[in-house]
Amino acid sequence: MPFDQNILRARFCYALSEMYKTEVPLYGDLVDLVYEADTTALKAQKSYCKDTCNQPIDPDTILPSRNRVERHGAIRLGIPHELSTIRRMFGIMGMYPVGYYDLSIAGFPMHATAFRPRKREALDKNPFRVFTTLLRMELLTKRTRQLAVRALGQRRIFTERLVELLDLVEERGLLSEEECEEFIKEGLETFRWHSQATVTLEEYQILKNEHPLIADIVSFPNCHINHLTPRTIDIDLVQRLMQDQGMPAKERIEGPPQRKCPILLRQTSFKALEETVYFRDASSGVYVKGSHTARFGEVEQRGYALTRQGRQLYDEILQRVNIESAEAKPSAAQYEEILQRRFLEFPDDLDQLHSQELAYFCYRLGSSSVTNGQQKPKTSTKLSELLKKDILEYEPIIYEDFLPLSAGGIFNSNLGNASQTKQLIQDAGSNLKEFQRALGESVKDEFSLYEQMQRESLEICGKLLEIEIEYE
Ligand code: OOG
Ligand code: NI
Repeated sequence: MPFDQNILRARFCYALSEMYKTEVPLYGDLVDLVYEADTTALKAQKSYCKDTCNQPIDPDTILPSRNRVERHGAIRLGIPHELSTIRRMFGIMGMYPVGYYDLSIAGFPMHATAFRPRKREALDKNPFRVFTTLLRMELLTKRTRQLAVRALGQRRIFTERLVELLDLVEERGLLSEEECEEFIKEGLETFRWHSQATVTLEEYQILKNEHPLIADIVSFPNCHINHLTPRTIDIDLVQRLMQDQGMPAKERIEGPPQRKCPILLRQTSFKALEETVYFRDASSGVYVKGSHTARFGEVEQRGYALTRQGRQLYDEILQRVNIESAEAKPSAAQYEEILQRRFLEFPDDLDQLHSQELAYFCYRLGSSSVTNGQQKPKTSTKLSELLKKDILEYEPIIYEDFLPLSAGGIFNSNLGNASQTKQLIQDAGSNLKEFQRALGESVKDEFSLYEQMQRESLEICGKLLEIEIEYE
C-alpha cells in the first residue's frame, strides 16, 4: 500500500476510539446512543423514507461517511518540546495547526490550537482533529511552576520508536505498511491512560488547588486523551436520550441555539468520571490510592462556518446572552429561552446568510448551467446574476474548528470552580507569538482557509463555464 496520510489518519482515529472505549466504557455507550439518535432523526426526515419505510434505517449507509467517522479528541501538553513533537506526529497524518485559542479569558493558564486537515478533499476523506492545549508556565505561581517544571522535565510522552519513525518519515517522506502499523501502535502510547501518577498526593493537591487542569497536565507520565467526540445530526435528541438513560449529562447544550440553519458548533457531554489513581509516597516509595476527575465523552453537531462578520455578530449576541443570564441566574430551560430570543437577531435563512456574507459557501454548477449557445453567459459575469439564473448554486461550508467559550463551559462543568489566581490569568492576555515559538511553526488562520475553499470553488465554476466570475 502506498503511504496515504488520509488512510493513516483514519486508521489512527479508529484505533484511538477503540482504545478509549476500553478505557472509558461509558464513551462506547455514548457512541451507541449517537447511532440510535441519528437513526431516529433520519426516520423523522421523510425524504429518506419514501421507498424504504419498512426497511431498517442505518445511518452508516445513509449519512456521508465523514459524518459517521467524525470525531475530535483533546489533549493537554506541558512543555514546548511536547508540542513541537506532537506537531511532527500529527503532520504525518495530514493534520496541521489551525487557529489559536486563548483560554486565559476563561481563567485557564493555557493556550491551544487544533490539528486538523486543511483541504476539502482531506476533510471529506476523514476529518479527525485534535484540540491541543499547552500549559503556560509563566501564569503559574512560583511553587507550582517549580513542581511542574520538575515533573514535566522528567517525563517522556513519546516512545523511542515513535521518535525514530518521525525522523524516518521526515527524511524519506513515506512509511512502509509495516511502519504505518508501528506508527499507530507506538502513537497510541502517547494518549493511553496511566493510573499511576508521577507526583505525590501532596504535590497533586498543590497543583489541583491552583487549578484542576494543572494537576491533570502535570501529574501523569503522558498526555492521556481526555475526551473523544462523535458527531451527530440531532444533538437535542442526544441530550434527551442521555438524560433518559441516566448518563451524567451536562445541564445544557453549549453554543448557539437550535436553528433552521445551524451555525458553528453545538456540543454536549457526560461529565468527567472520578477515577482511581495511585500516587507515589515520597518517603516509603509505595503507592497510595487517590482519585482524579478528567476524562469524559462529548457529542458535537456541526453547522455552517461563519465569516469574520458572522462571527462578530455571533460573539456580540452571545455576550448579550451572558450578561442577561448573569443577572437572571436562569435554569437550563430559561437559559434556552434567552438564547433563542437573543439569536433571533441572527438571520436564519440561507439566502440572507449568503447575501449578508455571514457564512462561507461553496459554489457549483446549477440546473441552468448547461445552456445552448444563445444563453451562454457573457465572458465576465457577476456572481449574483449567475445565481439568479440558476447557472450557479451554493452550499454552506461546514465549520471545522472549535469555540473556546464553549470549550470553557465544558472545562468548567468538569472541574469544579476555579482558583484564586483566576483573575491574574484572565488579565494576562493571549500570547500567540510564544505559542508559535513552542510549536515551531505558525498556525494557519481558520478564516483564510474557509475563504480559500470558497474562492477555489468559484474558480472551478469559472473554468467549467469558461467565463470570468465577478465576485462583488
Ligand atoms: C479541550 C476542550 C476543547 C472542545 O470540544 O471545545 C474541546 C480540553 O478539555 O482539553 O475539545
Ligand atoms: Ni471537545
